[in-house]
Amino acid sequence: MTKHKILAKWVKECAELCKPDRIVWIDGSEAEKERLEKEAARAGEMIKLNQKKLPGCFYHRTAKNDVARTEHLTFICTPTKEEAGPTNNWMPPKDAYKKAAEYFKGSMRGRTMYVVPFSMGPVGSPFSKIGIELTDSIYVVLNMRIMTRMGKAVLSFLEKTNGDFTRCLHGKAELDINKRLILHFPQDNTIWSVGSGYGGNVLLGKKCLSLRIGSYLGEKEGWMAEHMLIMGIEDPTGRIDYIAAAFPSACGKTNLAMLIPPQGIRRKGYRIWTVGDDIAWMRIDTDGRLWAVNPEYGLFGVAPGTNTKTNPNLMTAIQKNTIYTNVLLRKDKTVWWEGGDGPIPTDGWDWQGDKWRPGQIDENREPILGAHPNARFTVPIKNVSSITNRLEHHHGVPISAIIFGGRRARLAPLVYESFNWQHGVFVGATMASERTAAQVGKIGEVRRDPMAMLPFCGYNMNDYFRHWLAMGGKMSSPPKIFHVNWFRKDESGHFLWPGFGENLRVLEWIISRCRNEIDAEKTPIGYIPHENDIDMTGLRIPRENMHKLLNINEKDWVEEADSLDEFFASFGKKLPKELRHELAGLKKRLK
Ligand code: GTP
Ligand code: SPV
Ligand code: MN
Repeated sequence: MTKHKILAKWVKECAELCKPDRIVWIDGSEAEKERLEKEAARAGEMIKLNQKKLPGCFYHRTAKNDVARTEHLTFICTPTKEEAGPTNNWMPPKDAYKKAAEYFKGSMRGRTMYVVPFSMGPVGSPFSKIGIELTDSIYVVLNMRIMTRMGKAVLSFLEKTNGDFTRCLHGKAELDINKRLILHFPQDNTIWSVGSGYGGNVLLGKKCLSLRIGSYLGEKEGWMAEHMLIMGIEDPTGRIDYIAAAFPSACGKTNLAMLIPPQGIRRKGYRIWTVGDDIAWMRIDTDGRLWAVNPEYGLFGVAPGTNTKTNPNLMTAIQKNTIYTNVLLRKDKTVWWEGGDGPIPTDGWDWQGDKWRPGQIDENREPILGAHPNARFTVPIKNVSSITNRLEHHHGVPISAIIFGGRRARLAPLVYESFNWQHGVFVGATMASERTAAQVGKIGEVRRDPMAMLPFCGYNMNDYFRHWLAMGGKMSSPPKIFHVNWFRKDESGHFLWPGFGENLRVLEWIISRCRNEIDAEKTPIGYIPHENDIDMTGLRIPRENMHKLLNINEKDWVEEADSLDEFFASFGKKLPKELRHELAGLKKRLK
C-alpha cells in the first residue's frame, strides 16, 4: 500500500480491470527474492539451475512465438499520427486503451499482481526517472530486480517527493501473438504491454520507458535518450576517455562495452571501464560537454556467440545470480548455447523444452538449435569486473566520441570519422544494418536504422533528427562522431575483421583523433585512418584484408547516396533541410 494518492488510485483502477486474486507490493528484499524464486520454481515458471556450478542462477523458457520484440505490435499512441511520425506504428489513444483493455480484462484472475517500484538511474538523482510496473509475471519481477534499482527505497522516495512516475501495466494474458500489444502513451506517461513474456516487450523500464518515453521526454526537456553503450578507455597515464556507441540490436554493444585488450597491444596498458551496454541518457553540463549516464542496473545480453574467447569478461559475470532465457538446458542443470564454450553437449533439452541431440534436423532440413538465436541472460551489471566506479554518480561520464555502427557485409569501411557534428548526424540518420534475431522478421535483410533507434524513438523521427542537430549547437565541445563496421565480409562470406577485443585497435585511433594527436585521410564519406595509424601489432591478418576493410568503393557509395533519396522521401517535408544538404554534399564529393 502507499501514501501516494495518485499511485494508490491507479493501482486500484488497474486491479479493477485485470482482477488479480491478490496484490503484492515488491520491496526488493533478499527474503522476498527467495520467496518469489521458490514460487516460480513450484509453478514451473523458472527452473533452479545447478547451484554448485551456477550459484543463484535460474532458467526460463518463453512461449514459442514469444522470443523477440514484436515491432509490428508496438505502437506510439499520440493524439495525432503526426506526433508518432513516419517510422512508428500509430494508434489513437482511445482506440488503443479500448483494444488492450479487452485483453487485460479479468486476465489476472487466479493470479497475483505485483507492484514493482523502480528507478531508471540512481534513486533520487535529478536525472533519474521513476516507474511503477504492475505485472502478473514473477519472471518479470525477478528480471526487473536485476535490470533496475527497485523496491522500498524507490517507493519511499516517490512518496516523500509526491512525484510523478511512469505508469507501466504488464499482463501475460493468453501469451497469444494475436492478442499482443505494446502501447506507449507519451502524453499520459503510460505504457501498456499485454500478451507477451519476452524481455524487450515486458521489462518496461528498458526499451519502453528508457528509450521510447525517454526520447519523448528528452526532446521536451533538452536531453537525449539513446540506444548506446557507454565505456571508458583508460590509457597508461590514467587518463580516461569515454565513448558512447549506437549499434542496432544484436550488433555488438554488450561485447564492446566490456572488451578485454587483445594480447598484441596489452603491453600498452589500456584498461576498459564498463558504464552501460544498451542505453545512454545524455545531457549537456555546465562545461559545454555531453555527459552520459546508464539508467539501467543490469545487462540483458545475447547468449549465442558468447564464449570465453569472444567475451571472457562476460562469461565470468554470468556464472552467478543470472537468469537464463531460451538457452539449452543440460542434464546436470547447467546451460549451453551455439557459439558457447565447447564441447557441444551430447544431449539436453532445447529452448522449446524438447529433447535435444546435436545434428538433429527439422522438417525443412535445417539444424535444430539448442538455444534460440535470441536467447539471452539477465545479469547484474555489478557482476562485470570492469564496472566503472561512476555508476552511482548522477553526473555520469563526459563523452569524447559518439560512434555509430551496424552489420554491413559490404560498403561501410572498418571506421570513418564525420567532418563535423551536422555531418555526423547525417551519418547516424542514414546508417543501415542487417536484421538480427532480436526482433521478429526476416534475418539478414539490410534496413536503415537511424541512430539504431528505428524501433525505439517515441516521437516523430523528423523532430528527433532536429533535436540531434540542435543539441550539437548547444555544446561548446561536442563529441566527434564516427562510424564503424566490424562485420565486413570477403567474397566467400568470412568476416574480414576479427572483432571483439581487437576492436580496441580502432577505438585507439578514434581517441587519438578526439585528442587531435594524428591526422587522417580525407575521402568523400569522411576521414579514414592512414594505413599505419591502426596498431596491428600481434594481429596476423593479410595486408590486403586491411585494404579491403578501409576501401571506399565510390561506385557502391554513389548507389548508396542515390538510395538515400528514396529513404529521405519517406520522411516527407518535415525532414530537416540540413540532412538534405548533407546528402547533396556527399553526392557532390562523390562526383
Ligand atoms: P542488444 O542487446 O540486442 O541491443 O545487442 P548488442 O548490440 O548488445 O549485441 P551483442 O554485443 O550482444 O552482440 C550480438 C552478437 O554479435 C553476438 O552473437 C556476438 O557474439 C556478436 N558480436 C559482437 N561483437 C562482434 C564483433 O566485433 N565481431 C563479430 N563478428 N561479431 C560480434
Ligand atoms: C534489443 O533488442 O535491442 C535489446 C533486447 O537490447 S530487448 O530488451 O529485448 O529489446
Ligand atoms: Mn538493445
